[in-house]
Amino acid sequence: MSRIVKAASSGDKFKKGVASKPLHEPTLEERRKFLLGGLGLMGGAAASSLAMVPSANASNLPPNLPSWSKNLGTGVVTNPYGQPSRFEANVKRRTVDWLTADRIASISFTPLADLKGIITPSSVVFERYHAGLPEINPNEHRLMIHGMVDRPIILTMDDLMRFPSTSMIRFLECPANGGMEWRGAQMDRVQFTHGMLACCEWTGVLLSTLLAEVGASKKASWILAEGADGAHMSRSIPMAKALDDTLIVYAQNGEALRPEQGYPLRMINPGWEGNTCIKWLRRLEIGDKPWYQREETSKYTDLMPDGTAREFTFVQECNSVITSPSPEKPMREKGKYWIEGLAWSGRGKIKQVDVSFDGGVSWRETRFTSIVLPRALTRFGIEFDWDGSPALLQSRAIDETGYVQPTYAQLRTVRGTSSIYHKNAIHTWKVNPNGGVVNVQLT
Ligand SMILES: Nc1nc2c(c(=O)[nH]1)N[C@H]1C(S)=C(S)[C@@H](COP(=O)(O)O)O[C@H]1N2
Ligand SMILES: [Mo]
Repeated sequence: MSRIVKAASSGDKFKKGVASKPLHEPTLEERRKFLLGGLGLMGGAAASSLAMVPSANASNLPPNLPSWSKNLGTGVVTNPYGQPSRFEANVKRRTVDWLTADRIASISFTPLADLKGIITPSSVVFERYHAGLPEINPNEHRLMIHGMVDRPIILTMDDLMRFPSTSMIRFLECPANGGMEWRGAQMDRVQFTHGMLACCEWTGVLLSTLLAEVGASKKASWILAEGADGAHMSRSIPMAKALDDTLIVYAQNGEALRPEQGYPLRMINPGWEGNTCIKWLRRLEIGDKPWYQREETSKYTDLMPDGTAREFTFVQECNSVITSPSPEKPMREKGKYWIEGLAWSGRGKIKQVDVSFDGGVSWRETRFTSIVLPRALTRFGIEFDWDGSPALLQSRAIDETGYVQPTYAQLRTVRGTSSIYHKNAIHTWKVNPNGGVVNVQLT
């Protein structure tokens, strides 16, 4: 099967750059050397330990009746607000200590390997705070809309509930997702390589509805969104996005937003940098030019090989990752396995995901095991009959615009290695003969 399914479609500069470059095809010899001796590795994480099968109490196993079948359980509202089973305590947000000096300006990661379907449970959605998690009394929270408008307004949460409501399932991804690996593999879990990522059902009022309410000027072309946290985090959003699908969100997965996600109010710009999705939203200013805030100049720009920096790189391009196997979900003995993972694109729906077991020499098309929605996570899966030999697992997603997820070589040709954000290269898991899975990079 050919390695490149389709050239990247026209669009932004990055895609054109990729399309016009000759593609680096690793030769079979290169691959063979890698498999034999480790050539081609750009650095690897320490081998992960194989997950242990907990030793079972034989008296609870067939043909015996387990102990929990012999007496009554606890009553209703044992947990007035339900919690996962205590046997699932391992499924939790985690931090990487060296990434930030303290937890006030920090990030925690979504435990992708343990999740199923496409909805991220609110309790484990990754968190990103520039100035910590504020506690906001919704009765004292206001949304101010002003600037180039006919009728400036200050809205209470109750006021917002009176506007027509919209729900959409969309991913949320920090553009720094994977940004620690521009120069080589160094994270030892899929939680850390790709876990600045979540997908929720978001409910709220379309920003276009609020803009109509205040009578935004026809000359207005940008909107500043500002948070109520100590960082006063703010970003300039183009009017075209605001009129398209920007949602002013008060609910997440069927209940009020979680404090971590911006309670009581946040912005969601579907498919765009998580950074633009201002939490604890308190102010929208309508104007005719961007504000060039800190988070769109000093941060959240991309240093290119020629020394210039790209700015306002809003879209989260097509990406994918295999979540099982992964360092957290190693293989055991040889035999049949269900390989699964997630794909997403800020430009629309996922069209196809292929998986390679030999580091990109050959590809097999997977099937989708979830509903396929635009700008949402899409789950794919495929059967793999593992013969116990080392394997190099990769996934490659293609979105409905025809954009093909790039290799590291393609991405670095265009972007160099001085970036932090927007790293969406094809990821590789190396499966060792003992079934352990480690993070490696193939160029
Ligand atoms: N007010 C405010 N909004 C914010 C942030 C913040 O620190 N303050 N962090 C941003 C960043 S960088 C990201 S990636 C997303 C993360 O959203 P989450 O914490 O709900 O996952 O929120 C964005 N919105
Ligand atoms: Mo972010």
